[in-house]
Amino acid sequence: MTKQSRIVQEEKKESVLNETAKNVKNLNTGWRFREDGTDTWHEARVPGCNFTDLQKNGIIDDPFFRDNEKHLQWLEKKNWEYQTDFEISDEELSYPQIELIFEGLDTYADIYLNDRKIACTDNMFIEWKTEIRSCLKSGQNNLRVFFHSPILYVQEKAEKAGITYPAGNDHSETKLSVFSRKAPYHFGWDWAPRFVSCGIWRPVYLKFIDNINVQDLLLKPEVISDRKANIHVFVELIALSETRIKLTVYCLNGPFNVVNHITFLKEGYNEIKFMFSINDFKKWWPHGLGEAHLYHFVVSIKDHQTTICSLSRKVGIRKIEVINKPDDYGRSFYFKVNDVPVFAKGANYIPQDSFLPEVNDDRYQRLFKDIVAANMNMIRVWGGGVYERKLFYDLADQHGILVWQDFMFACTLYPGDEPFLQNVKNEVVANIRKLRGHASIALWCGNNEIKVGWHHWGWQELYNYTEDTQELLYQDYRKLFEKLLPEIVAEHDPDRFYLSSSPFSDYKKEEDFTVGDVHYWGVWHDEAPFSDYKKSIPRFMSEFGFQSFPIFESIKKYTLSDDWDISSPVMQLHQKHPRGNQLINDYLLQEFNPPKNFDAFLYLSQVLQAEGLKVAIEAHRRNKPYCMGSLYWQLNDCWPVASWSGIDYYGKWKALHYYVTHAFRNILVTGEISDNNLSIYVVSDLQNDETGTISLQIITMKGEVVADFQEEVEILANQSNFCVRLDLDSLIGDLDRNNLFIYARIETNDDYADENIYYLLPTKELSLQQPDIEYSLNVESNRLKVRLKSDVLVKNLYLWFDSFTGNFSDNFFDLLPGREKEITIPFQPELTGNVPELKMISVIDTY
Ligand code: BMA
Repeated sequence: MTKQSRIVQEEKKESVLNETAKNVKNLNTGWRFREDGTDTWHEARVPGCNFTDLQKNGIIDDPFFRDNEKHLQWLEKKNWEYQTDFEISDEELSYPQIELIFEGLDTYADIYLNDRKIACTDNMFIEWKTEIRSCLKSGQNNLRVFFHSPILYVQEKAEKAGITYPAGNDHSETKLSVFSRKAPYHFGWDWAPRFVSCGIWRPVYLKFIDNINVQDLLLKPEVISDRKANIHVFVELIALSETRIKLTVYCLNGPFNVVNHITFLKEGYNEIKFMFSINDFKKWWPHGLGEAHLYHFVVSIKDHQTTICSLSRKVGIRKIEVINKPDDYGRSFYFKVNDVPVFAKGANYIPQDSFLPEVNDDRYQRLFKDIVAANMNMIRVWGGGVYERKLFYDLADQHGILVWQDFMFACTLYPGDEPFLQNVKNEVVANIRKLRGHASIALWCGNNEIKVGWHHWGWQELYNYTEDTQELLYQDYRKLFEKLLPEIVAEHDPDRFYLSSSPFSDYKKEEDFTVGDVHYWGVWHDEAPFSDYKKSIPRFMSEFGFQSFPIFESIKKYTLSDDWDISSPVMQLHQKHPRGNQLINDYLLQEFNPPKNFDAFLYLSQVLQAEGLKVAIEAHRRNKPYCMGSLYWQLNDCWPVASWSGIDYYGKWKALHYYVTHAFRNILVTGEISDNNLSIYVVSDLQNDETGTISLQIITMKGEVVADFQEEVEILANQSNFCVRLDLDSLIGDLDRNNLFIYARIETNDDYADENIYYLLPTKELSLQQPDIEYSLNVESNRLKVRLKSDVLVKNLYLWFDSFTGNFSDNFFDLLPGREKEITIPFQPELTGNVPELKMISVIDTY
């Protein structure tokens, strides 16, 4: 071993040790809380919030159960007090500076240390740091946080403003949510309950500072060529006195030279910038296009011979561009990664819980597994929630999931006064700087649906705004989203694209579909049929969706048997869209016979949603490259509810999630039936051309093949390849269409296969027959394998075990007559010993 490499080895060891920051003291323990004005203190959890703390102390019932939401609204008008005691040693007190850091306070908090007020906060999305050494004492210290009611606190502001803001999703008479920089969905949404919480929602700790306090470290990659990349290092630090430091940068998983940078620090704020180059690096690719390779760099900072800190950063080296330019059709909107145009496949993400501290690491890990399993490559962090925690973006980096990041503004106008804008400025600067080092962040977007809201939703008349008020509101909108935010992005993250509002265009006129991104709600809100998805193809579809109910096993977790009717008060409370149940029912009866019971209705609502969105996604992909993205509304839920989600609150995949797993595969065989012609396409998201064989069969419900067609096809890379058009009349003749289905399959010479099934009539007109399903269950290397075979076609077979909560490798699928299907179920403790009874339902069981 050379001397140089020995040094590297030792430094590596040291950095790993130093990663558990030795100068930090966690203050998340020993907390108690009470409602202001009451005497008894109760145990509290930090990070946490008042609702979950009250529940854990048995003072309130589970807020998600039955109609408890209704009974818990009083909490929002109360103030809450939290406190803890902690010890400080003489040694700790000997540090010249000590910072108290709250990573997140929700929202209006007065912070007292040993009864001295040290800070007041007013933004949930900001980390609050205060230098507190002079307030600390050796021995026991007391830290107290007083939370003002987020409702009472802003009432005066609202009265002064004298404007009713159009916050349609805020479930209260007076729309106070717009005045607070607090997660908008806490005030209610068309899928969210109203729980206006308070609490220390992210960790709190002390940081002991010797001489140097690192404020920020960014390693920004720049791809120069396929072989060469530059890494720009930016460090910001505060030095209590002048000193000389050495920064050493090394990579734990790449054969790059160690880089040393020596510099002098002046007293106070210092900015250090330097750059180094690396050769023969691996690029970071979105999921499905290659490896999401991350280089693990460590930057260690030494003051003379003492290591002050070693900070690690995982860096994905890639180039991301948003191509949003006039073109032959109108104005394009797509992402290019490493010069490759990428069709974005994914969904809109909302916070995973009404009570965010409840979302533990496992839930994040599981969600990303689900995203990857569904062959997605993009997630939109929607603007009515929160800027997510670091783990979310780390997982996105690791799995190659591009993140469309909204700033937290949605579906309403906001105030434009100076204090509000200053507060927003602090929030946006802080969050951009926190997130800009992540490879996955693909764009910043100012807000969700405020521009379309202003221009197309009739707010002016609805809220009776005078001309002057209209002028003021629109100017305030422009100040915030067209001036302040783009300026901040340009200053702090100049290479990332900023879109002022999503969508770029509405969906009511034909031209809307030729420019930028669209949220298409013709299906659902305007009650257009699913077939309209085929006509309504934008350049990039950033929202479209349809609701369904959670499956019965999930419903049982938050209801009692008395509630098992979609019009029961409890079920209606867990349906936040005013016309939701009616819309589901109307669409459902166009496709299916009336379901015989509640259970059947729930199941069919899921099949309906999945079939509808399949139409949309396949149409978007067939129209590549005109259309370059398909992000449906919505990936997940924040509580148990009827909603547009593909995964329910308990993590259970709905039919939709199983369907998109298929619809987002890299090679998709897809068909379109119009004017009695069947057109077949093979859409490829791969970077290399392939050849393959398309086969089409027309099959009866009993499995008799009545027409068979095969053709060799070229599958050109990154394209939608039109393959064949067949005249259905000549293939089918006078056979009964209700007894037939079309089976399409592509097999590539690379051993990849994809298949798809189409019907010629709505499901209720098909001659489905009672199947005889044979199946076997075997435990094989920690998985349960289920092999199934049926004598006739089984439409949308859903399988489950009563005692098992996990998801299967496939579900809600059509089981072809006479053909074996194998599915796997990951190992779960419930499945050891006696395997429980496999339960099944399919469409024919619902009438
Ligand atoms: C979209 C979203 C949300 C809403 C959803 C369903 O436009 O941006 O505001 O929850 O529609 O209505």
